[in-house]
Amino acid sequence: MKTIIEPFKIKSVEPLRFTSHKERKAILEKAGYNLFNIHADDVLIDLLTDSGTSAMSAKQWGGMIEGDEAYAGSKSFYRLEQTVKGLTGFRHIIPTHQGRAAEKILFNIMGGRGKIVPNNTHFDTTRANIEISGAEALDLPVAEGLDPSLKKNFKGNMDLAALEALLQKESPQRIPLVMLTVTNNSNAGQPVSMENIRQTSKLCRSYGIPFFLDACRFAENAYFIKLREPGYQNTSIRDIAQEMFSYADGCTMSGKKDGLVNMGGFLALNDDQLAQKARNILVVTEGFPTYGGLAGHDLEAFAYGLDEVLQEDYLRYRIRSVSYLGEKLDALGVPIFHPPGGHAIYLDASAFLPHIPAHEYPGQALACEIYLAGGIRSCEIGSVMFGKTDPASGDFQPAKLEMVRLAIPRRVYTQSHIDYVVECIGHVFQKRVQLKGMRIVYEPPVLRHFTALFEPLKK
Ligand code: P70
Repeated sequence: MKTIIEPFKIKSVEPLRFTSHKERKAILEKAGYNLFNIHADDVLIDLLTDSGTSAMSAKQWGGMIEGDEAYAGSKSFYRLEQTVKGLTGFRHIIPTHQGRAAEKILFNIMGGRGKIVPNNTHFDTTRANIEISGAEALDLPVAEGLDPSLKKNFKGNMDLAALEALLQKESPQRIPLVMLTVTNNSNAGQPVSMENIRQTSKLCRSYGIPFFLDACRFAENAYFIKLREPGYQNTSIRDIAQEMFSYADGCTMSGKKDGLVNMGGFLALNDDQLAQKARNILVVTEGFPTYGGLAGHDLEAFAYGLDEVLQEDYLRYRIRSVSYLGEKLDALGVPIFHPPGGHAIYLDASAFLPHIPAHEYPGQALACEIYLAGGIRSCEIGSVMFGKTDPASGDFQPAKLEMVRLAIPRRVYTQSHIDYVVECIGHVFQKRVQLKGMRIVYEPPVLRHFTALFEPLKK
C-alpha cells in the first residue's frame, strides 16, 4: 500500500468555528495585524505553532489521572527521570515548565557579558535568553541552509569550518558552550546529520568546551537520519536518538514539541556542579527539583509522550503529512523552502512577494492575507521575528530569510484540513501582486513578534 494513514483513530473531537471574510477583516484590524492577538476561537486551522498543541493519546490522558501530585519525590517525576535518562544517558534531569525555563537557568549560569554562544541557528527564546544574560548569540548555519530552493538532505547542519575558525580565534573562556538545535527551527525545520553532530562534538571536546543540544524536535531529527543518512536505515529510532545524545554534555528540551505534551520541559546534563547550581536556581524560580513548575500529571503525560514519539509508524506519518502539504503547494508553484522540514512547511515570502522589500515585512503581510483568505493562522519567521531596527538611528537590519511558517500540530489535523490549507494558499498566490507591505506601529524591547502592532501600507 502506498498511502500512509494516520496511525490512530479519533476518540474525542473539538468543534471548529467558521468565520466570514468580513468578520476576519475586522478581527485582523482589531488585532493590530498581529496573529498572536487573535482569539483562537476566531481561527479555523491553527498553524501558528507545533508547540504545546499536540493531541495526547488515551494512554497519556490515563496517565494524567495517575499523576502523583506530591510536592517532593513524586513518583511521576521518577518515571519521567527514568525515561529521560534511558533516552539521553545524562546524569541529571531537571524538570522545567517549558523549554525557555531550561534555557533561562542554563544561560543564567553559563552566559554573561563578553561571552559568545554559537549554534547552528538559535531559536527566538534561546537567542533572547542569551542576549538578556549579556552574551552574544551567534548563528553558524551551513551556507546551503540559507538557499530555499536547494534540495539537500541536511540543510540544518552547523558550519563546522566557521565554528573551528571561531574556536581558534577566541579564547575558550569566552565560549561557555556550543549548542546545536535539532531540527533547526529557524532554518525551516531542516535536520542535522549524525555526522555533523559527531563532528561538532569532536571539535568542542578538542577545545574543552561543553556541547549542548537544543533537543525540542529530536525524534523528527532522528527519523530524518534514518531516512537519509547512510548506515542508519536498519537502526531503531531510539538507538539513533541515543547516539545523538551520546555526543553531547547536556540538552535543553521543550516537551511541548517532541514530548507530545501541552506543557513541560527539562534541562539535562552530566556536570555535577552545574546541576547543583541549576537546581539552586530552579527552586527559586520554577519549583522543587522533583516537579520544576509542572503538576504531577504533566510529568506523567510527558514520560508517556517521550516513548510514543519514538514509534516509527507515528514518525512515518508525521514526516509524510508535512511533506504532503509541501508537495501540494509546490505543485501549485507556491515558493516553499525545500525540502519540507520535520514540523512545518515554510513559505518563502521573498519569492512569494518579490515586490515587498524586507523592511516592509513580506512575511507578515503574507501571514495576514492567509488568515483573511481562510481563517488559517501561520507565523512570520523573518524580519519581524529576527530583524532589528535601531531605536536611535532607525537603521533596519533584515533577517537572513523572510518566511511564513505553517507549523503542523502533532496528531491534530486530517488530510482534508491540509487540502483546505493548500486551496487557501493557492488562492492568495493567485492574487499575490495585489498584496501590500506592513509597517510596525508599536514594538516591545525583546521578542517583538509576540506583541508588536502593525498597519498595512497603502501603496
Ligand atoms: C515554536 C516555539 C520554541 C522553541 C524552539 C526551539 C528550537 C526552544 C524553544 C522554546 C515558540 C513559538 C514561536 C512562534 C509561535 C509560537 C511559539 N518554539 N528551542 O513554535 O521552548 O516554547 O517550550 O519555551 O522551537 O517554534 P518553549
